Amino acid sequence: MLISMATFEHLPVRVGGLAEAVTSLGEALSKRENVMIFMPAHGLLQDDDGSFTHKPVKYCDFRIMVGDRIFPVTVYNTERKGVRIFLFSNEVLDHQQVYQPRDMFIAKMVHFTKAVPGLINIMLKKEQQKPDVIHINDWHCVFAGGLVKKYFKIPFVFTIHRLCRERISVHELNEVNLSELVDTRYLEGDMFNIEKFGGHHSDYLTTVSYSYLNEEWRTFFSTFEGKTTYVWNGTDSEFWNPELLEHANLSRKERRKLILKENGLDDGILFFNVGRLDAEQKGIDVLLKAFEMIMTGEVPGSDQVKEKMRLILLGSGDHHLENEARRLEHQFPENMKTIIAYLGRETTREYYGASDFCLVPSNFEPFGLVQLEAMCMECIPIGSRVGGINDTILDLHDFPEESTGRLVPPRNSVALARAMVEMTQISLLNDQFQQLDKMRRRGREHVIKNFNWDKAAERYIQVYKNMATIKLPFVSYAEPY
Ligand code: NHF
Repeated sequence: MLISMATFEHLPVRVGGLAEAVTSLGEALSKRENVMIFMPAHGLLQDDDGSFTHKPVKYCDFRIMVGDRIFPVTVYNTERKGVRIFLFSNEVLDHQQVYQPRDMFIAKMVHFTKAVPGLINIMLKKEQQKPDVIHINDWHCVFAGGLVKKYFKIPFVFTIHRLCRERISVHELNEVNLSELVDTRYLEGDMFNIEKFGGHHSDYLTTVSYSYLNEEWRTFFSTFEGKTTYVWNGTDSEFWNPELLEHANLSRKERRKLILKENGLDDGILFFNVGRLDAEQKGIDVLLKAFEMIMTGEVPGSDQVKEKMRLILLGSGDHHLENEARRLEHQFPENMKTIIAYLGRETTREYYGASDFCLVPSNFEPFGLVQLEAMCMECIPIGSRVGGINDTILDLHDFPEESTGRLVPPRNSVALARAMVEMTQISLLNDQFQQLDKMRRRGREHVIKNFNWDKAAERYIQVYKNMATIKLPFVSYAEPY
């Protein structure tokens, strides 16, 4: 089976979890089937960091028409870990920032929409083959999926990694001569709902967790009942492995002491948060409030444990939140450290491997990779009861014997603060410490067993195959210009 996946992110281009998900899924699928990735070049051709097996080589060029202008497109081909990668390049598709500024991003989406069928058309001639399925990841690639299905009768799977409710005006679509996509079913006033278009046109609609599917059932997914399902992401437990830590030979407590010292803090119970500092999705404001409430003694039991609590925040993003984190660090210099940076996967692994708990206070989270990475690294997650966090963490109070972490209601600083106090109390009692050690080990086992990419790939193949068995006549796409 020849599987094609269209995406705006694939390593080394990474903005968020989408890159990790698509890259890992592609690799896992390629162990069983042939996989090709379609992605805008995003400046990668100028900035090759050596992550491909060989330098991208020109595969073909053709022209596309956008409005009244004709643009050349060159497609380069390379490989990464057994996956063929096609990078689409021209003055728009080469723009380095993936999603910004908005005008450029929309232009990129339009060029990509037109270029993907162009490539398939040439592939048919050069290789006498076309993909059996096109797997569209998030709304940016939906129109490409629509055209590929329309002109090549290739079934399309649409995976929503996060609902964005993105709209585009009918006028904008007309201007770039994509009015053939407009259909009154997706019109909201004179705006066109892109995800609804994807939902209607796809043969299968998937999202990345059972809880997210349910949370958004009434607002979106129920419209597509009958062809909607979920496929959990996985995580790379070979990379997220405590044996690979720099001080793997030391105990967790000793590693913690070292990392706290590096950050100018004395030993204590370490809470860690990593990722984008963002209030809308990641709930960092909730976390900062919870920490402040503990430190100012507003939460029952906090006075007894607060001196022992340490918080390290690693990430960057919203400037207001960065300032708020700095303010708290200033106010509680013995308890908190803020690292406004992205330190790379290896260094992040060291933090997971030294922290007692990892905080994942998202307001919503379609899947969420952090809690899985934490569990893989035997760091206990304390997360919101939403989306993929809810699906992957087994809560201490719900499942005392099988638990792998703590779940708290979202958008609730008091509940989070209470859970942090509770877990600190447990950590400070020696006999309870063993209970936590068991939880750490169970967490890693739970992820390896249930959330691995091979499992995800197997399920996606089922999804693809259901469709791929549908025999559709081939209709040729217009000749390249
Ligand atoms: O893990 C990859 C990621 C998810 O929850 C995450 C999100 C975007 O918001 O599927 O996509």
